Amino acid sequence: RGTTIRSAEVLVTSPGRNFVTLRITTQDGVVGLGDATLNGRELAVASYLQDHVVPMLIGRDAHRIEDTWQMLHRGAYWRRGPVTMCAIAAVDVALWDIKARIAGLPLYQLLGGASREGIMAYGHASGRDLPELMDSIRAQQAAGFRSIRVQSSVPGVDKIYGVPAAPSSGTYDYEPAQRAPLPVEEDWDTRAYLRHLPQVLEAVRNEFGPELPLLHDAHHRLTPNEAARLGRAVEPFDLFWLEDCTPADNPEGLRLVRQSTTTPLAIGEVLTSVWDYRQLLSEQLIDYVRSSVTHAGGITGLRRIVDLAALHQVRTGFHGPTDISPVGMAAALHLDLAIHNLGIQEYMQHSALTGEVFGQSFRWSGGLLHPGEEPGLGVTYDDDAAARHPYSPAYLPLNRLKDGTIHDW
Ligand code: GCO
Ligand code: MG
Repeated sequence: RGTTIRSAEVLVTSPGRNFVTLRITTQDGVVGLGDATLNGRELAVASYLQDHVVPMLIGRDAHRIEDTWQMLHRGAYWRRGPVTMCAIAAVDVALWDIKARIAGLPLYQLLGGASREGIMAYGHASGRDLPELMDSIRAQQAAGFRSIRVQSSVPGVDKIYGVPAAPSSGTYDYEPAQRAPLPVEEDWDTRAYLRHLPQVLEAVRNEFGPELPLLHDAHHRLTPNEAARLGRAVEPFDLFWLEDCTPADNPEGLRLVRQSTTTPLAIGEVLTSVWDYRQLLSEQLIDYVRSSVTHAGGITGLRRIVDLAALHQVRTGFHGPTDISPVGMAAALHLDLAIHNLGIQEYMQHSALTGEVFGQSFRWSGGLLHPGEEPGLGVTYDDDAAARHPYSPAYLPLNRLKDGTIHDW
């Protein structure tokens, strides 16, 4: 049959940063792309796909998306986890791309059609001090963003994640991984952070007025009680959300945060399955789910989370840093446009170098994103450009307290 899978190729390239892509081709020559990028663990997913998944795909009907998802999820015996779910996601998205291309429709049409005109996106601002932060926010506004995440240096902490060592360029605020054979070490001081951050948010709110939606990411560094204190302290500054205030490994911990503050909570960029969200959603412990198509089992896997969230009046804010490839971002935008309970989409804008490999057809105007009207995802892959940028190791930093103890993040 024409829709039988003829080949599945695992493509690794590094135009500015490392990306893993799965390209599936049918007997008829229809091509689908899936994103398999797991920041700092890229080659583990490439091997999982190449060595264990690709052989199972050849000869299957590309139309059987749900059956393929279940085969890779239930059939593997070893369930969940970021490497597995990222590999499943790549297959799932590539098959949705193929199905939509065969139908001659943009993917969002197959997911129920558009629920809105465009997708509200937030950008990233950061600064080593207040003047630099204010400039960075203005640069993000000039780049079109109508909602902004605010990160700041903390006096007494030397190197802090998400705040570049030099002023940011405006559109490309920070790179979540650094090229080096081993992770770079950064430091952390919770008490200094808790003293400093409320002053920063107060200054930003005073400068930009009540309308501008502001977000902040605590990167899992607080205990539930510290998170509760922070949520309370920043209530007057009306955050759109406080992200990853405490690790969700211990979902009961969120009960204390929830009882202590009405600051909206976003959680989940490291969660990969609807099972990870069961308690967080059924007890309404969070307001926004942060997973991505790329890390949570594709369109099929993430849609299960989105639908469970909707039952509990929880909305979405999918993870969208530069370590989600343009393929993964496109998949997110098609899903964002179709679902009812969209909250916001993170959008960190890929570099021009990344654009040499990945051709994109999304639109970005008036602070809103739209996936465009090309059939499928609307993303292309240039093999020649990819070959010019071979993989080289890059890692997220790790995080130590002053006495050398490894800290959560
Ligand atoms: C965010 C993040 C990122 C992640 C990174 C992990 O965008 O909210 O927290 O900076 O740390 O994408 O790979
Ligand atoms: Mg985050």
